[in-house]
Amino acid sequence: GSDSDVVVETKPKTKRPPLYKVMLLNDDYTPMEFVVHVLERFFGKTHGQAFEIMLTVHKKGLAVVGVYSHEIAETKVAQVMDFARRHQHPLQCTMEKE
Ligand code: NFA
Repeated sequence: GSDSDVVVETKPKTKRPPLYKVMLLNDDYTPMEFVVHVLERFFGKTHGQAFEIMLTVHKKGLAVVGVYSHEIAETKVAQVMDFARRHQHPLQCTMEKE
């Protein structure tokens, strides 16, 4: 009967893919110039932006250096970790869901 009919409204949901923050972590050994170079080379920062972000990581312990899709974030992390390893620096790069 009409007095027991229930209308459940549905929202048309357009699902955006999750974004991931890519972060650099401070350490005591990686040279500042190397970190600046990484930020220019892999994150498209100008020298000035790169220097500023490097100092933030140095002083605060970490900083978000970019926000990307899962695949791009994974690639950035792998590129930085490989580049640091090849130069024998302990620099760490990680990603985290926003
Ligand atoms: N703390 C490092 C130093 O004093 C510099 C650094 C900055 C390392 C940012 C890692 C990330 N040489």
